Amino acid sequence: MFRKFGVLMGLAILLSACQPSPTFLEPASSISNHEANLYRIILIMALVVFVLVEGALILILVRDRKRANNEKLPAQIHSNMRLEVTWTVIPILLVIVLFIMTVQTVNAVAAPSHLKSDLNIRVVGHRWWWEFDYPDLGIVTANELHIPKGATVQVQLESVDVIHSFWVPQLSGKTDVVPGQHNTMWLTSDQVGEYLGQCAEFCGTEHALMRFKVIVDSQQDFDAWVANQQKPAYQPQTEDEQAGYMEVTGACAACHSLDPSDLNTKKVGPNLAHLFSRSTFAGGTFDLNEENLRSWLADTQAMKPGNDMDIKILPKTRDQIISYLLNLK
Ligand code: HEC
Ligand SMILES: [Cu+2]
Repeated sequence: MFRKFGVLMGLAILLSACQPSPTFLEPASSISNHEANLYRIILIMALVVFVLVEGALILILVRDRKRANNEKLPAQIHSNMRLEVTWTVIPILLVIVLFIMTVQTVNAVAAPSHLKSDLNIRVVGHRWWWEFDYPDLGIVTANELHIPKGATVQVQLESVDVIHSFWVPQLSGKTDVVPGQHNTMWLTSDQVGEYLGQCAEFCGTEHALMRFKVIVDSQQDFDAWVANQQKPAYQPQTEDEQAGYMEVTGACAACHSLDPSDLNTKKVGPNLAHLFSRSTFAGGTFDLNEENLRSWLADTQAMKPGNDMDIKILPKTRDQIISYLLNLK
């Protein structure tokens, strides 16, 4: 039984090493910094208490153990006022310190209502991908959230189906995304870079493949990204592209929009207007390239079993669709 458990644990540790897992102990924002600091201080306090208490325990067990049958008992002590006061007062002080520090951290992490927002974003959880709306900029995208470095970003969280949870360990704590409710949180980062995110509330078969990225851009890169997202989708040039375009705005339009400003859409699939401005697709699961896109359109259910795009496309149509989609930069 224990052997099996050990093997399982070993496997879990081994497998978890295969994926680069983001951790809040490598903070890239003032919010995560607060969290990481609190964690480290609690850890150090707990370690000191652990070593002292266990050390005393081991010392006494060894020193006062029964050595021989005829040995007389060690001195039997009843009540020691000074000791008892000491080991009552010290934990009380520790708990008070931890309480104050926790309240300070909670305040620093919670959306500060007095803080001026530089950018408003609406995050919509879908099974099993993330929609990112920029209502003030009139753009919609999916799975890759761009924010400018140093900006205070107010995030409104909504869900169209079940409860999800928005979590970017290096930037912020988790906040639940609950249908019928508008939860809020905020993001900020002074470090340009890409930070992995993950849905942190079990939401069905593909919960594990509901990932995303937060991309912190320099202001210049962010402005360029916005300008590109605001452009309408590519217009078909060749005959093949035209045929593909007819499909994408026809059969696929039941679930996908090709209008990058299509906010508040009720479509179940991601906006495709600037598909190839993203580096991953299907909930940050696969690299976005022609080969993977081809496999996706050939058999979505083999790639991400249970996802809501359950359709069959003829090979010829597929080629035409791909010739068009490749231009959606
Ligand atoms: C029944 C609804 C539905 C139809 C019809 C549909 N899709 Fe999808 N599609 C989805 C859903 C849902 C996803 C997201 C799957 C996930 O990540 O779990 C998706 C994802 C995609 C993606 C990946 C986008 C990204 O950024 O993650 C592409 C590309 C795509 N679909 C292309 C198409 C094309 C082309 C057609 C028409 C031939 C089509 N889809 C028809 C529902 C649909
Ligand atoms: Cu989810």
